[in-house]
Amino acid sequence: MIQLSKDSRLGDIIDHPVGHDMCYRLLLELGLNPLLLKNKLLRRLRFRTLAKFSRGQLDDAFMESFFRLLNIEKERPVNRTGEPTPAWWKEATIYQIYPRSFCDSNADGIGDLQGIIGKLDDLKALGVDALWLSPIYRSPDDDNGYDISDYYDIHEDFGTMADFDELIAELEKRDMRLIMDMVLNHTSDEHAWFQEALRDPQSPKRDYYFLRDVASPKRITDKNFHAHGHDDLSPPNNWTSFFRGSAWRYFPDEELWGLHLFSKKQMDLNWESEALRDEIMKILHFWLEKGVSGFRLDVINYISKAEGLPDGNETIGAMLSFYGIEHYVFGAKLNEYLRDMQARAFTPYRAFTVGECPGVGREMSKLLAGEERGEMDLVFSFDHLENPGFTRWDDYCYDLNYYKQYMINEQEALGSNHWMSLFFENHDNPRMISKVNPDPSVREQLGKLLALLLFSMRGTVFLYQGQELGLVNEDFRSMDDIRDVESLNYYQEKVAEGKEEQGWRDVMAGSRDHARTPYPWNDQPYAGFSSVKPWIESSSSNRSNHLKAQQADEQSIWHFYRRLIDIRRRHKGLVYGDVKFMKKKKRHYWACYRTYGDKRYFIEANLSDKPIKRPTGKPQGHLIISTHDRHKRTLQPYEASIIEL
Ligand code: ISL
Ligand code: CA
Repeated sequence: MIQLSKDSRLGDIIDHPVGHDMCYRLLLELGLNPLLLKNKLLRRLRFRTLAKFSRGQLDDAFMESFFRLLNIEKERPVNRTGEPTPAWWKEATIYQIYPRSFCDSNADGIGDLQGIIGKLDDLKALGVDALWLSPIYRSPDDDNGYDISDYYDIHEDFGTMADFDELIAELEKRDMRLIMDMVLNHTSDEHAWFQEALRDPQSPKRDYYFLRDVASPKRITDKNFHAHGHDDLSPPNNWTSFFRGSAWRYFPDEELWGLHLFSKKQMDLNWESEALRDEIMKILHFWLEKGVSGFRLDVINYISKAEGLPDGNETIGAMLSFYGIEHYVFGAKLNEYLRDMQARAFTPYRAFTVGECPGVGREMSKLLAGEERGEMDLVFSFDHLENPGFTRWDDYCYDLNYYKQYMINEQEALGSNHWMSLFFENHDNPRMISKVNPDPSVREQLGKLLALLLFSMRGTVFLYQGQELGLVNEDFRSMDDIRDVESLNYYQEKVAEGKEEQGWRDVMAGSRDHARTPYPWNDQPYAGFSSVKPWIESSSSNRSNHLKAQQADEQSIWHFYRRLIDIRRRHKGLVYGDVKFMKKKKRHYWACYRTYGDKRYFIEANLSDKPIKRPTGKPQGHLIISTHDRHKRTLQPYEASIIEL
C-alpha cells in the first residue's frame, strides 16, 4: 500500500476512503461544490501545488495531520455488483421517538414509557416496523439522557423496568421491534464508574476514562477556556468540546483533568481498557436478552482516540471550529473495536446496528458498514443536512438541488454490499420543511415532496416523530424557552463575545430544541401531550397540525406518509431496486428509474416552489402515488409522484 503525502496527486488522495470523505467535507466547509472531486484536471494536481494557493493555510503542520489521518487506514472499500441481500432492516421504516416529548401518561409534563405504550396503535396505523428510542436510561439529564449514569436502569421520569418489559411485550404483540439508543463514547460524570475513578487512584476504573494530572505543559488555544476561570492552569491538550469551550474539565479536589468531547458532565470513555470493553459487552447482552432488536450507537466513530492525545491542528480546528477532531473522528482502533462488539454481542443475537458517525462520509461508511466487514449494518452520516458553505446555525434556505446531487453521488457509488440510511430529521436538527422553505402556504406540499423523495430511494427510511405531521420549527420567544445544553452554551459564548443578537439569531436557526417540543396529539390543552405544562413548549402552529385532525383528513401529510410506508411494503422494487437518475443537470427536476427484476418504476419531482415543464412529456404507466391527483404537462410546485411502468 502506497503512503499518501503532499507529493501525491489529488486523484490518489480522493481514491482513498478517508481522503475522499475529508476532501468532500473540506469542500463543503469552503462552500464549494463537492462535484469538484470528479474534475479530471484537479485530480492530476499534486497536493503541494494546491497547498501553495492556500495563502499559507495548508501549511506543513496541516499536511502532517492530514496525511497522518489518511495513512492510518490501509484498507479500501469494495463495491460488489448484483442484487443486495434481503434483510428486515432494509425493508423496515424505523421511527425515532424522543421519549421526553412524545406522550406524558402521569401528568408531570414529561413524556414516558406508559405514554409510548398508549400510542402504539397510532404508530401501527402509520405502518412503522420498528421504534428507535432516544436514551431512556438513568441520567441526570445534562444532555437529555445522552449522559447515562446507569446503563441497567430506566430513568425515573420515564417509568420502571416493568414498564420497559411491558413495552417490549406490547410491541411484540403488534409485530414491531425496538431499537435502543446506546451511548458508549461517554458516560455521565455521575456514573458510579466515574465517581470511583475520580476518588480512588488505585481503582481499575481510573483506566476507563481520560483522567490526567495538572502537571501538563501544554497551553490551550481556545479563547473561551479562560472564561471558565482556570487562568492559571493548562489542560492536557487544545481539544475543544462540541458544546463549546475546552474539552477538558478540571476537578480541583483531585487535581485532575477529565476529557469530555460533549458537555462537561459527559466524560469520555477510554476504549483502550479491556475491562471497560468487557463491561460494555455485558450492557449490550443485558438489553439483547430483554428482546431488543438492535442499537443506534451514539457518536460511535469517536471511540478510538489517538495515542498520547496530541494537540489538534490549528488549521483544521479553525476551519471546523472544533480542535482535535482529526485525532478521534476515525481512530486507528475503531474497526477493531467495532468487530469486537459485532462478534461478542451483535452477531450472537443477530442484532441490527446503525452507527451515528458525524464527519464520516460515503467511502468511510463503506468500511464501517460494508456487508463483508463484520462491523455495523448502517451508518448515519450528515453531509446532506446542510448546503455547501453553511452550518446548522446559519439562517438560509436549503436548496434541494444539492440534495439531488448528493443522492446521485451516493446511490450511484454504492455497491450491492452497501446500504444507506435515508433521513431528513432527528432530535439534533431543526425541521426539514423549515430549512427548505418556511412559507406556511407551502408546508403541506413540501412535506409530501420530502416524504416521497425519502421513500423512493434505495436505503432504510428513518422518520423522526412529528415529521409525519409536517411539523415545522418553533417560534421560541426568547432564550427562556430554550432547554438544550448545546444551544445554551452556544448562546453564552456569543454573549461573552458581545454578540448577543447574533447568538439569538443562530439559536433560532439551528437549535436542536426545534425538534424536541411535545408531539401534538389532539385539540386538548397542550395538544394532548400532557395535562400540565410540558417541560418545553411548542408553538400554536405545530399544535394545530395535530395527529387527530390529520387522521381525519385523507389528504393530510400523515396519510401521505402512511400510504408511502404501505407502498414500500408492497413494492420491494422501491426498496431493493437499482437506481438510475435522468436529466441530472436539469435544475429543480428530479427524475429516476428504479428497476427490480421485471418491475420498473419512474420517480419524478419538482424541487422548486414554481411550476416547471416536464422535459419528457407526460409519463405513461400506473400512478402509484402522487402529491397532486392530476398529471399535467407542467409539474406543479413541489409536485412528486411514483409511477409503475
Ligand atoms: O453536531 C452536533 C454538535 O455540534 C450535534 O449534531 C450532535 O452533538 C452530534 O451529531 C452528536 O450527537 C449525538 O451525541 C451527542 C448528543 O448530544 C446528541 O443528541 C446525539 O445524537 C452526545 O451524546
Ligand atoms: Ca410523565
